[in-house]
Amino acid sequence: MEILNDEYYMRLALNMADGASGQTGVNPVVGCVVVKDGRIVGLGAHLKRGEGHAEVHALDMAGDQARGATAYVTLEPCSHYGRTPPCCERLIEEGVSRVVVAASDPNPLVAGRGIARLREAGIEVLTGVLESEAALQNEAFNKFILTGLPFVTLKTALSLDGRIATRTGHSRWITGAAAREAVHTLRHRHAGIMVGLQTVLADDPELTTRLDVPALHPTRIVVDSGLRLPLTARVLNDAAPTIVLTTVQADEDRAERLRERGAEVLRCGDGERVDLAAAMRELGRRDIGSVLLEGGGVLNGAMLQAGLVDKTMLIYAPIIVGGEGAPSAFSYVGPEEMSAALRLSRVSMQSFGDDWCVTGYPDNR
Ligand code: AOF
Ligand code: ZN
Repeated sequence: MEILNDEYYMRLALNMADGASGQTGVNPVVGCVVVKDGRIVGLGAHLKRGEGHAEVHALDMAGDQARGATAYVTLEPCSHYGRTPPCCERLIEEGVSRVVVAASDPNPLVAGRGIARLREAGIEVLTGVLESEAALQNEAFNKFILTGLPFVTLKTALSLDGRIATRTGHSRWITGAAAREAVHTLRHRHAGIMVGLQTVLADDPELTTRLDVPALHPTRIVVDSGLRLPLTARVLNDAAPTIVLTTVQADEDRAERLRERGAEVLRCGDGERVDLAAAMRELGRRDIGSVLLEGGGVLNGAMLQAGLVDKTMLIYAPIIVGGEGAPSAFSYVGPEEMSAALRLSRVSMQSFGDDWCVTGYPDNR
């Protein structure tokens, strides 16, 4: 049995926020629980950008009972007039006497002002309850709001010897059904899914979210410097928007054909290859705040080498593929010295059936 204390209610608020993961666009996920005299009187989560903040939903539910209550909020209540009025003013108006906050809001429009405003109004504020969980939940928002760049998660299935296909190029399937299902949930939680042209040519994937429940489809992003994407490729169907990243050099007639198929063609860089850093800025400008990078090896390698990967999720199947020249999950020149190898921190492991997902954060110096 869980003990009733501040953490208990904050955990409930975090769970509600987590439920909305993937559906708030570049906004954070936020949960709020209002407790009066030992009784929950209001619950709320931010469900969609442009619509009510978590506090507003919870306070609407609490009504008069908010007076003298404690509000648990996973993110510092906002202090600015954005698409909605400031939550801290609403908490003050309703007469809430105590506010418990998990993480502060890095948004420069807020950044401590929400908490300061509540205190100034005489409300007791406790911060830092389950702070690391709350920060993890909004890791993409926390990056995007400060940099305008998407948070990139590199996800790949691979053999224990780091291969993503056999020496003949055969790749279906590396991991089992449980891991593949988890990948669809991951897609649901990202604004964009990015692959290289080679992956499209090899697998002709649709790159949509296939779950047993109604699901959101992220924008599909194909890196294709020479615009060789076949016009019949499944990524060009109308199941979701598609962006093709290419270079200034790419053929304009070919770009026009892709536009006719509904794709947006974005020229990033004037060299032979797509300027991936510039591409990330362009995606951010289009409000793509999180990207799931699904390979293949060359694009993975280029993104890692450019320091553009924030998080890696490597799903290892208990198999050894061997084979001279079998494609590697990270195909790039790499360092000379072992000490210069890319190191991950905050590493954790999770099992999906017989497969193991190793999650970590590259140290992008
Ligand atoms: C809160 N509670 O539930 C959320 C907050 O575009 P707007 O007007 O909705 O404002 C979005 C900003 O407000 C967002 O960048 C973040 O700083 C904060 N989000 N704040 O008090 C919420 N979603
Ligand atoms: Zn707010």
